[in-house]
Amino acid sequence: MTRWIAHVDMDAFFASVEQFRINPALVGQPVCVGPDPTEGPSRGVVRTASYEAREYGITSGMPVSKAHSLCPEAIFVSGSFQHYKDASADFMTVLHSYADEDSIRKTSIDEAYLDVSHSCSNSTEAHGIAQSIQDAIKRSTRLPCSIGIGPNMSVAKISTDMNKPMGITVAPPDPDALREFLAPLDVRAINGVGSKTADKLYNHGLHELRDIQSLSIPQLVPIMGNSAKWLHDRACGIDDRTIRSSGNGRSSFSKETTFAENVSPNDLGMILKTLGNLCDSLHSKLNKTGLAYQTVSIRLRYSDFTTILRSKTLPTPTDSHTAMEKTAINLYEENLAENRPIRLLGVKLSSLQDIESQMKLTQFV
Ligand code: TTP
Ligand code: MG
Repeated sequence: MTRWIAHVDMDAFFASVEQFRINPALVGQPVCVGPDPTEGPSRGVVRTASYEAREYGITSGMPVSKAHSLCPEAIFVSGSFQHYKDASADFMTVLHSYADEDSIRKTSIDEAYLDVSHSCSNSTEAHGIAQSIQDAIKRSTRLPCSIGIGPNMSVAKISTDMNKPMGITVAPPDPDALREFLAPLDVRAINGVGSKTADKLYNHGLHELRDIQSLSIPQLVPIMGNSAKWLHDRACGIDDRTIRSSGNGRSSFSKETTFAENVSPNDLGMILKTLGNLCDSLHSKLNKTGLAYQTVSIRLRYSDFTTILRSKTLPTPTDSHTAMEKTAINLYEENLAENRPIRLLGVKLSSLQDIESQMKLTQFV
């Protein structure tokens, strides 16, 4: 039986809350959530930007000083987490009117999957349900969102990203049509292919999902190792994860690399590349279980065998690859960039959980 999985992702979430729920004067304006660079030198970054600000090339993670130079009229707001938390809860309340507890999985503060198979038997109906959910979210929370629907979680998320903001995209359920639908997309469309993996694939002449589809899994192994099947499946629109995940009893995932030769602390390129590769590998493991993490740790062993572990717990569980990589890099830069050669680097994800139940316990502290 065809499954119909919807993925809902709020558009420019923090910025939209500022515009539509806190200060309507900001509607239609280029809004950046982050410290105001005109109030003194700041090393802060843009957490997100309204779509008006994105037209100037402003993106999440960009230094606020750069955002200001791209768009001097951009309005910076420092952010109001309690409001984002409230908006997230309101958005989830709407989703619960479309699917029961066991058919919803929240994967970050502004994203969730719903299994809507029970109320859907073809693409037209899928579009209708998506429209209804989008309208209900707008009515109830005042916020815009985009929705993708596909036969599984991976395709649903890819579909959401194809048409933002306020988009609705329904992927064809037929396997051949689905492969064609995915074929022209860049390899980065797959959740879990970060910039490091993408660069590796590009270096092998693999740019679009059609390039991955046309290879066999054994042909991909020299490039992707253990993740070859995972990548091939995703490129072909295959993903057997269910909306509900038992967690498989795991409490953490970790991966580490011992360098063949100690790495100089000045070789930042090598260190960042290694952290990126470790994150790519952990993210694909995580993706297979369908779990989210809340704590990222990095372990570092210097040439004298001193070993240090530093951790950061995020405000909310997430399965984001970007957040994982950024947190690992920040942990390194803030704590561990010492002037000693490095022998080993490792990344660990813990506080693995079923997001929905965790949200109820902690909400965002
Ligand atoms: P996203 O869903 O990745 O981004 P978004 O909702 O702002 O924009 P889009 O329309 O592309 O979905 O992230 C949700 C919120 O999480 C975002 O509004 C702000 C926060 N966030 C950070 O704080 N830091 C980050 O690096 C990212 C990517 C997001
Ligand atoms: Mg979003």
